[in-house]
Amino acid sequence: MAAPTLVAQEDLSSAPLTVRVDSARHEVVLTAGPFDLPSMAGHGHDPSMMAEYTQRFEWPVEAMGRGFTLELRDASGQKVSQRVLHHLQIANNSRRQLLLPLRERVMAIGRETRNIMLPNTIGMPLARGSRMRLNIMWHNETPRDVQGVTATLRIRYSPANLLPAPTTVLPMSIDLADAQGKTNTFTIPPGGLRATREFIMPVDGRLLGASGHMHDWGQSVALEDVSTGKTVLSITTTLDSVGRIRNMPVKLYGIAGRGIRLHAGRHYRLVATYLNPTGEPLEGGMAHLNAILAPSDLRQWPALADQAVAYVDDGAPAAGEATPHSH
Ligand SMILES: [Cu+2]
Repeated sequence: MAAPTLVAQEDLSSAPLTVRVDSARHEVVLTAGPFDLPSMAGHGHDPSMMAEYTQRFEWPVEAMGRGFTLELRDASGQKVSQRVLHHLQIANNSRRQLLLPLRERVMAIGRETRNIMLPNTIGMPLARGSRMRLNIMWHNETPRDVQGVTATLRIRYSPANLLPAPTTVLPMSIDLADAQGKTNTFTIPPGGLRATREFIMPVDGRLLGASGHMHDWGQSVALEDVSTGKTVLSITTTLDSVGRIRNMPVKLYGIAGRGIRLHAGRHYRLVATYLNPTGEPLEGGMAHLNAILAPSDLRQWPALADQAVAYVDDGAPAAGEATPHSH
């Protein structure tokens, strides 16, 4: 299905993955590793300096997923900074994305992502036997080599028969560049970038939460209603002096309120901004808005075989056509 988005220098996929169910704590526990991760400090975000790990597994329990905690430990049991991680993703081959005919991204964790836990009134249906794929891109940006790193991902769930039944949510990923058969990264010219991508919402639903994924110097992702020009939601990062993301806010809209209503057939626009004070083009930019959507009617969700694409343009410009953005 999707073309690989990054080509890593090294393949670490021979390391084992174990999957177990901790039914007392209502957690599916994935343990991957060990991995030896030499320091790549000073090599920026060059994908050729990354190491990739991919494993397939079957989802083991009938569940409503609520969130996760990720813990990295080295061979001596010491906690390891998430700065050795570029991203960790779980894709579900048994369901497609809302906007693209690609497999669902159940979760995506970047180095900037904090642990996420939804209240037990909300859950993502995960059927036992669903075909999952774990993908980790390692990129140790710390100055030290770390040996024997084990990643433990605990995915919390509510049992599928919990009463009252939780509100059903599915992930909705809006990507500035993702498309079949092309890379989902782009170049940020000196001075920065403001780029947009429009889509027509395929279903009615309420957004209950949202966060973003960007690379160094990523400033904001926002969603606008094209017909009214109004900003539906906006997420702004906190950057340090060398452009690393120190905080990527996670916003929840469905806890106190009823969420943000999105309408089927309506036109929306993703707007992403990057800074780039380096004086050089920055390769390998990414901008995703990752949300959880409570669809009004789950049966309207596009079926796995449905090839419809909801985007109406290609999004981020290819290198050279970018619109510089002043600040
Ligand atoms: Cu990325």
